[in-house]
Amino acid sequence: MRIIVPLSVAVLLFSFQACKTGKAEEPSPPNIIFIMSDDHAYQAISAYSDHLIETPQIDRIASEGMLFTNACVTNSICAPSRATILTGKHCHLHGKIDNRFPFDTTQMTFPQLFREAGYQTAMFGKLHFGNNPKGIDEFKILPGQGAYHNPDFITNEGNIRIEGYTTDIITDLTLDWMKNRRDPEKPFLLFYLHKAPHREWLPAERHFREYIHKTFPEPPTLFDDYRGRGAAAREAEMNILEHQNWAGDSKLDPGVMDELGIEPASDWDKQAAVNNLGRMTEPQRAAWDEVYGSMNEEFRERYPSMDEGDLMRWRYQRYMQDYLGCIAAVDEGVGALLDYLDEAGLTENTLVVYTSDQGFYLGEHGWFDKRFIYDESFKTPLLVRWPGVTEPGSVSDEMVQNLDFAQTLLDAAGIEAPGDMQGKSLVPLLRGDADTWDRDAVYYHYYEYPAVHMVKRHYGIVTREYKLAHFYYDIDEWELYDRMKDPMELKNVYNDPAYSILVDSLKTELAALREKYGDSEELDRHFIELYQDK
Ligand code: SGN
Ligand code: CA
Repeated sequence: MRIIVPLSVAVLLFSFQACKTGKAEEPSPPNIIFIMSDDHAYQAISAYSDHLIETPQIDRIASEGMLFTNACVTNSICAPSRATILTGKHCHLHGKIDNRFPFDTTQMTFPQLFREAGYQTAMFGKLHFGNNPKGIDEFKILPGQGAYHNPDFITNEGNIRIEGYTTDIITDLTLDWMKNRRDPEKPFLLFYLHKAPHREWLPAERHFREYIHKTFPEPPTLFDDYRGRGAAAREAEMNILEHQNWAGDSKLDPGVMDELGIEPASDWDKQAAVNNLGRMTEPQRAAWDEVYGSMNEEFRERYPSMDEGDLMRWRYQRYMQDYLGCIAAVDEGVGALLDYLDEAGLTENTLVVYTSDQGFYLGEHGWFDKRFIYDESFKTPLLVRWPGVTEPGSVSDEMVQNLDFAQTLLDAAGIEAPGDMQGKSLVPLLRGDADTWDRDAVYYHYYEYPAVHMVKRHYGIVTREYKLAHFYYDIDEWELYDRMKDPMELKNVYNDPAYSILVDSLKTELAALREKYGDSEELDRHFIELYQDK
């Protein structure tokens, strides 16, 4: 049975004990700030690698805390990841197996437990989870994917529209709550959730003016031909050259596309641009047109002499300029929040997490988007600062998952986690005690197929050394990667006789993990049937 001692009572008990014994008062429970961006690849955080962008503010969380180099998700897609974070359960249990399926609203989410325990709770930005959050005193969340300009928000008191740039607005709402509306007597749990850098990557004016002139290094696999892997990699529709929208993503003017005879990449290609630009105010639009108009002019001149390789390179640069430009505003926002914690004297007793709902391809394998069990989408950034507990500048390479976040935060706050949560508290790791950490494999399951980007359904097991995945539904293919010998995951060695004993033992381990977490072939079939009913 779960016993929850409300914080007010706990604090009273502590004070009472302190009076009786004459001992110093116990420290008050930590405040928690959970910062999450949407689709922020670890490759685009300089604490991991500075080859693309400097993110000095986000990096502060790691230099003053811990950087996790092997954090991963259970299912690399938005709403499922968020539901896993909130419930501490794998997707087949909370029901949000993909962006379309409904969340089982009877599930307990960890903010509810914080509120029951006496914390005040607030949430600003992108939740994208299909339901309003439970256990949150005050929220202003974007409907669905939300907009980059002049966004609408769902709030506890009805819907509102705020003029400006989404990332900056989410930061302002967060700071406003911190400064003016929270009760300083109570500990808080705050969610600061960015829409950026989600597709279609529209940076703020101050950043697009700068980033559109930058050139970024190309990944070695930009021209991957997917040989050596299975049908799933070959048939996915996430190639920058073939599948990005010319108008929506690369920001070509639909008129220029027509003039040059460029076919739309999808039926929403031009409409995406019309929708995004259509939300702008006149001054926002004028600034945009000035800069992106010149880019279109230059492209018009160059296009007749460009071959496929040139076009891929050009599109990769366009993608990075906008994607990384979006991150620049996120980094500034994080800096403003950390500065406020310093000013207000809150840094010492506040645990800060920075993460993303999953990883993302930044041209590796020629791709954008996510979904696959392969590293760039499977791994996610995780940086945690907890002054007085976590050694500044420490690094953990343990295999941790978004499945662990709920139990970690509950543990940090001294609130008991429900017994049916499936993760593990990271608090021992944060305290510098890795000896008690005994996980050597994690479980992954992706479902959203057939759907946009056409990544086939698959589940698998990942250990430090190997990754074994089973792709199913309209195929039945296994893939095995030797992570030490082949870190870029270019060669499926499943059928290599040298690995046959290993395949058997990994399959046994995978079956045991499926059983441990309550997943099964029966459930796989159940979710396929439910999907077909839709
Ligand atoms: C939109 C995007 C896709 C993206 C999904 C899911 N297309 O459909 O590229 O994979 O969202 O993203 S867009 O042209 O509308 O941007 S998720 O982050 O919500 O899972
Ligand atoms: Ca996402």
